Order: sequence, then structure tokens, then C-alpha cells
Amino acid sequence: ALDDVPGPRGLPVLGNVFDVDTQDPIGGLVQLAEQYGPVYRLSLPQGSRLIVSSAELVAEVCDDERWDKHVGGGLSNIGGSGAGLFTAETGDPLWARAHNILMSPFSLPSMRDYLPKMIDLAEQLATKWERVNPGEEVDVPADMTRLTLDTIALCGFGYRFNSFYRETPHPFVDAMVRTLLEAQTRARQPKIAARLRIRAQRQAEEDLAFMNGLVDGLIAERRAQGDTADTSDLLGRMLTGVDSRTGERLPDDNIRAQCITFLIAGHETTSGLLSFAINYLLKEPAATERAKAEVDEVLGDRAEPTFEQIQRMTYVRQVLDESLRLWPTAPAFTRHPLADTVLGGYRVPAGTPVSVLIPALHRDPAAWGPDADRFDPDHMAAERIAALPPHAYKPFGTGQRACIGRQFALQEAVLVLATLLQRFELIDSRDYQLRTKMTLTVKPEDFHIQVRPRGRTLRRAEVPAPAAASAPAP
Ligand code: FDE
Repeated sequence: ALDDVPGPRGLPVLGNVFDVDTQDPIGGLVQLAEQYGPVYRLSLPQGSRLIVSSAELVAEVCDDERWDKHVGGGLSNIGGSGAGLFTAETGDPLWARAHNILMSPFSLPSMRDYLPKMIDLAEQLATKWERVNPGEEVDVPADMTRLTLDTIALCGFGYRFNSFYRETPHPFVDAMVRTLLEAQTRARQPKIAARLRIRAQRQAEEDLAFMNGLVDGLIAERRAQGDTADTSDLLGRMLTGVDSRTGERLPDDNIRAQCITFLIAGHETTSGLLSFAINYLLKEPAATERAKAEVDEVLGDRAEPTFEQIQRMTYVRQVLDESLRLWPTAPAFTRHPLADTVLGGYRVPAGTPVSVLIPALHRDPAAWGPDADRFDPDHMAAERIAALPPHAYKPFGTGQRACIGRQFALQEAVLVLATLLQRFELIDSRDYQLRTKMTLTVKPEDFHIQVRPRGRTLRRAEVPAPAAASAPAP
């Protein structure tokens, strides 16, 4: 039974809350995995939860026939915003409808449509870094967050947060972060305490109303544009898309929930990915040289990479894949068995939450070799990946509930990392020692570098001459 699963012995009532380091919850959970093994149990105020980290056990819980995503913890507390893809139950008909409508706009071929917009934001970042005076530093995670938030909003629904022109976050971002932190706080508290958080509750309602209002405004504007409205971005595709199985469309309040979901799911994770990758490159000059050589060979002196060029930068992609191995920025996902089952020799009742602790899974020497803890993009070479046990690498979750934004995040990240390598020397001016911080997702903390332009002149795509200049008016 569950009680037999090893794990820290909790105090009555409080369970293991104090065994989980709240400053560095993921590091704490990884340590417990080293101590208790590939499956262990935490007793939390909400009940028991298992934590698994071996490829063998992860393969079990990834079986969509017998297991499903467990929507719980902080997520289910995001009250009111309806259920976007991330927070919906798999059995919710709106999850399936939205999933079917959104699969195509998030597929690899669709990434071509978003590339010009992604380039727009990559150029804003590069321009900012070009204008830094020698000796001044840039705040890597802060700028990556500006970049990724603005990118998903522009590609998603044609909105510009203009984060590179602001010192402090856009009010939408403040509202979003407060909403998510409040949801996490509530998840950690007994129900009574949550009910007493009246001020926080009022703030949460205001925040939600503000976020909904902004997105509703964008939807109303699109509808008002009628036939002339952009149908190529995510919002356009949601407003016009029908579920091919049922012929149904998405209701407006669900479209709104999806927009907010993309902002939340798409920006912190991708920002962390780019920040970790830069951290690792600073510490591995050989990998940096190889990545730079590839970028120079594929892009030469051409700004604005094409879709095909992005596909060809496979070593840059390996750098990112390897960063996601050592620091998957969404570091866990949770499943439950549909019926009573056996996992690792223990009986597990239906519905028990079982979390996959991805950083521990990704550092298993049985799968990755004796240097599993080392950053080496060769770990991600195609032939190494092909030889891995199934389910040994899961940075984007699993099965039908896997990350729908995977292609989006990877195209954006390859584009941005390549742009930076093409144009800058990245200088580890503080001899940065990686420290992570978990807010909504994991990111390097207090990470500043210097950048020095490589001083090359780049060719830009030819802009056709304006018609008036070539054809004088009659
Ligand atoms: C999802 C996701 C996941 C799973 C979770 C669970 O299972 O719970 C994961 C792990 C992830 N995701 C991860 C990631 C990383 C990165 C970099 C990302 N991600 C990115 C992105 C972007 C975008 C836009 C997104 N992303 C989105 C999303 C969504 C919507 C989702 C949900 C899906 C379903 O249907 O469920 C996810 N994502 Fe991610």
C-alpha cells in the first residue's frame, strides 16, 4: 500500500511541508530522490503524493491508456479564468475541442508564419544589447523575459507589450504574476486559511478582471475588423477554427482563457531555457565555438534567418536540448492512475497524484552515462537520443497532454541564440556561479553578463522599393 512507499516521515497534520525547501523546492525534491530512490512518498496537507524519477517508472505513468494528467496543486486554483488547455481536465470536451483546433497552428509548418514576428523581437533584443556601453552589464533573465513575453503576445494575438521600452513590467504581467503566486500560496494552505485571505482575494479578482478585459478588447477588435482581420496568428485561427471531428467552434470565453494560458505557459519557460543555455555556453567555450561556427556557416552575414536556416542549425538546437535536460524549466508534471494499479511494486489507488521529477530523471547515469551531470550538447546528438530508453527525456511532458508550444518555443530559442552568437561575444564578467530560483518556473538567479558586438556588418533582406519611387504618378 501507499504507506509502504519510502519517504521522509512527516509530522502529523503538517506532513512533509517542512521537508520541502520552499526556497529551492526542486533541489530539495531531487535530494530526497537521491536519499529515497526512484519512487518516494510525500505526505502533504492535501494527502499523499508520489515522486518518481527513473526512466522505467516514468514510462509507466506516461502510458495514456492507464494514466492521465493530474490537474491539481497551484493550477486548479487559478479560479475564474476558465480552463485553458493547461488547466483543463482531459475529459473536458472543451479541452479536446481546443486541442484539435490548436494542433495545426502550433505544428512545425505553421512556424513559418510566426518567424517574421519572432525576428522582430529578436532584433529588438539585439538592438538593445548593441547599445550597451563597454563595461556595462545586461540582466539576462530579465531581457529574455521581455523577449519571450513580447514574442508570444505578438505571434499569439498581434499585441505589443513593448517590454524593451519599459523599465518595469507591463501591468498585465504584474497581474499575471500576482495571480499565479496567489494560486500557489493557496495550494499550500489549508482551505480555512485560504478563505481568510480576503485582501488577497480582492486583489486576485481585480487582477483577473484586468487580464480578461485586455484580452476581451483584442477579441472585440478582431471581430469588428470582419473580413480584413488577421487570421494567421493564434487568435485568428481560434476565432475561425472548427474542431474537425465535431464541427464546433470555441466560445469566446474559452478563447480568452487560451490567450492567457499561452502567455503564462509560453513566456517564463522559454525565457528560462534561453537563460540557462547562455549560462552553460559561458562555462563551456568549446561548445560555444562549435555553435558559433555553425551559426557563421549557416547564416554568414545575413540577418533575419529563414525557416530552413533555423532547421539547419542542429548544434544550436542540441545546446538548447541539453540545457532542457539539465534544467527543464517546467521541472515536473503530475499524473494519476485511472484505476487502482501497481507502480514499482507498490499498490497505488486510482487518482493518487504521481509527479515526474524531471531534473532527477534527466540526470540518471544509467541513461546518460557517467558524465550525466555535465553540460555536453553531444548528449543530444541524434544517435545518442535514438539509443536512450523510452521516456528518459521529458522536458515537454507526455502523450496527449504534452506541450503544444514545443515547436514554437524551440524555433524562437534557436533563432534568438543564433542571433546572439552571430552578433556578440558573451562575457562572463562576474564568473557567474549558477543559482536557481523558482517563482513560477525555474530560472537562473541574479545572472548578469557583459556583451561585446562582434562588429560585423550584416546584410538584410532586400526591401522592395516603394511603388511611388519607381512609378511616377501620371
Ligand atoms: C504543456 C507543457 C507541459 C506539460 C505539463 C503537464 O503535463 O502538466 C510541459 C512539461 C511543458 N509545457 C514544458 C514547456 C517547456 C517550454 C520551453 C514550453 N513548455 C514552452 C511553451 C510555449 C507555449 C506557448 C507552451 N509551452 C504552451 C503549453 C500549453 C498550452 C500546454 C498544455 C497542453 C495541454 O493540452 O495540456 C503546455 N505548454 Fe509548454
